[in-house]
Amino acid sequence: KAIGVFDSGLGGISVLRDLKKLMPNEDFIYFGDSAYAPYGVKTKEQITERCVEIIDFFISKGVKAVVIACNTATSASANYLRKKYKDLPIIGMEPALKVATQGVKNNNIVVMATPLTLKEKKFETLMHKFRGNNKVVKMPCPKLVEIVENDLLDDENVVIDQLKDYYKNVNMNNLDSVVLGCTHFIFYKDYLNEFLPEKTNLVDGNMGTCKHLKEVLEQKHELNKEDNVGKIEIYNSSNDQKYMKLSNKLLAR
Ligand code: DGN
Repeated sequence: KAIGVFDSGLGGISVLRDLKKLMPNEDFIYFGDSAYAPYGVKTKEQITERCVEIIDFFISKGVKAVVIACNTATSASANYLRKKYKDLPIIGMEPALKVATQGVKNNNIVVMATPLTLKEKKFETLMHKFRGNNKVVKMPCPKLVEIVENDLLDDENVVIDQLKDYYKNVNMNNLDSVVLGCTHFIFYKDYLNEFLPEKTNLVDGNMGTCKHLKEVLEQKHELNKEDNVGKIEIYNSSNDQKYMKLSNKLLAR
């Protein structure tokens, strides 16, 4: 049985890459919902409707678990989906504020995510739980999603100009940590390591999600045997072939 992984578009490929690294013997089905992207500016109800359609598709393929490889969809719909699909393990994402605030006080932390993730209750709860005495700045970055979806990630000028614009009001000298709270943003790690001051701690929730899924499957004795050569199947809701090409390009990145 395979593991279903989905995102509003192609950001979840960054999670798929890590899942494959951690569990090379598993089979994965990736669904990019590019025809309906971006989710970051949609309503909760619209996002939930898309998630239900995608999970029903995964169920028709007989998956043993689903990864919501999207912070936005997790914030908007995970609770509802876990109630609706009780027997199916559904693993989501969350901005790694817990990691960023562990053992520190009075730190300056920037959380980069979609507008919806940052305004959902889930994020408020996360802030309440982990912020402590740290200063957290919310930075909605919808343009960084568009750059990935439009295959502009290799255009250094476009990327750097956009980052400069988002960071124009941030005091770089005081910056301690940056949380990548959107799966699309993982693809910017190299750029951000260059762009941010060297001491900045860059954190994300990808591996946390992957490890959590592995534990769940281990507990259920549902991990594949070592002789299984893991396969990846990619689907997209858009008919435009460019998304398939771009999916493979990002997977190989
Ligand atoms: N990749 C999604 C996330 O992690 O939030 C966001 C994509 C979007 O729809 N804006």
